[in-house]
Order: sequence, then C-alpha cells, then structure tokens
Amino acid sequence: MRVDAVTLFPEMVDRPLSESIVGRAREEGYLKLGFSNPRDFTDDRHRTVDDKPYGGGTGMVMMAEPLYKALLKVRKKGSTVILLTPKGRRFDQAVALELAKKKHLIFICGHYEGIDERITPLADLELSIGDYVLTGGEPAAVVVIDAVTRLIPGVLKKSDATVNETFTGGLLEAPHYTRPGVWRGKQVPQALLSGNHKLIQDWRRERAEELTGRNRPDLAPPAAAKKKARAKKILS
Ligand code: 6GU
Repeated sequence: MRVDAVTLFPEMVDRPLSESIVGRAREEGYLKLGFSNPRDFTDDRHRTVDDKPYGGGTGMVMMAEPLYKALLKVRKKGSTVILLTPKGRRFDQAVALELAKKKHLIFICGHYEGIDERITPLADLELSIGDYVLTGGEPAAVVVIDAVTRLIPGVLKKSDATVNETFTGGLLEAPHYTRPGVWRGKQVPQALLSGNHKLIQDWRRERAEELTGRNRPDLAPPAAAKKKARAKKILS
C-alpha cells in the first residue's frame, strides 16, 4: 500500500512509524510512506502557511493554496483522501478494515486552529481518532496508519492474529500469560495449563465477556446477556 501524509511536520509522522512492526513493513515494501509539505509550496520570503481567521477569533488557520499544491503533488486517480480533524467521523476497527483495502491513502494533517474550509470538499473522508483535541492531525495520522498497516496481508506473520483480536469479534480480548507459570506468587489460570482446547476456549470467552462488561459496556452485549434478553422477551 502507498500512503502519503500532507503535513508541516513530516518527522512527527515518519519517526514513530519507523520502529517495530510498521518500520519492518516499510523496509519490506508492504507500506510505502511518503510526505508532502505545504511549506514547500509557498512563494513568499517567510514561507507562510497560515493566516488569521476571517470573522475574528483566536489562533491561526492553515491557508488553502499551500495545502492544495501539497495535495496535488501526491494525488493520483485512485487515491483516497482523508482529512484528519477532531470534527471527523470517529475512527474504529471497521474503518481500519475498509482503509486496508485501498491502494493509496493520503492523510491531510491540519494544524493550528484548523484548515481553510474550502479544502474539506477535496477529502473523501473526514476522520477523528476520539473525543479530545490534539495540537494537530499528525499523531492521529500515526494512529490510523499503524492500525491500517497491521491489516495488510503479510505484515503480521500469523494472520489469525487479526481474526481473534479485540474489537473484531465485538468483544475485548481475554487476558494473556507467558512463562513463568508462577510470577511473584501469582499463578497462571489453571484452564490455560490444561491443554484442553474446549476448556481454554470457554475460559477465554468468559473472561472476554466479563472484561467487556466491566470496561466497555457500550460494545455488543456479551452472549450471556443476549441469551438472558432473549429469554426475557420470550417470557414477558
Ligand atoms: Cl484527527 N486531529 C486533531 N487535531 N485532534 C483530534 C483528532 C484529529 N482526533 C481526535 N482529536
């Protein structure tokens, strides 16, 4: 997959995506990450990329023209253009799975108070990574590119690592343990040591439901609760 980031701060995106699994994916050619900097598309002496907002207000707004030229440098016929903004649609695993199918993603990272609104119609999708405000779109681009890259076939060596995981099945994942079997007096749950596949599966399902109910009751209700709800409906 090819990904380009339109950003005033390419290092903020490049550096975090140079380590670990994504770094390896780039070395192995699964991900080709490029950058286009609006500052390189200015023609005044100060290389100005922002200006005061019309109508007044605090902060500065990114000007349309340098952003537009930076976008045109990387945009091709099949590109999907994504604008990162706290006003966007909330990013989640379902969106990551959709984006992972694309050939070329372009992320526009806003900074300062935002970007000139006339750039917005050039985006196919506006994305936010959550209900809080960042100083710019760059950390959000890192989050989205990371989540998408690990879904590219071949990036994770064990492909079922993305099948059973948290969010894909509507539940949080059960806890994991590794050696030693006893650590500072704490035992690994017996079920996991049993070698009994059915017992392990049942244990993981129960822990996943319990954890989801405790930390994320907003996610799909656990099977047990669904069963209860069905039973209740039949009876009342
Ligand atoms: Cl994509 N950008 C900014 N500036 N803040 C955010 C965000 C994006 N998503 C959540 N907060």
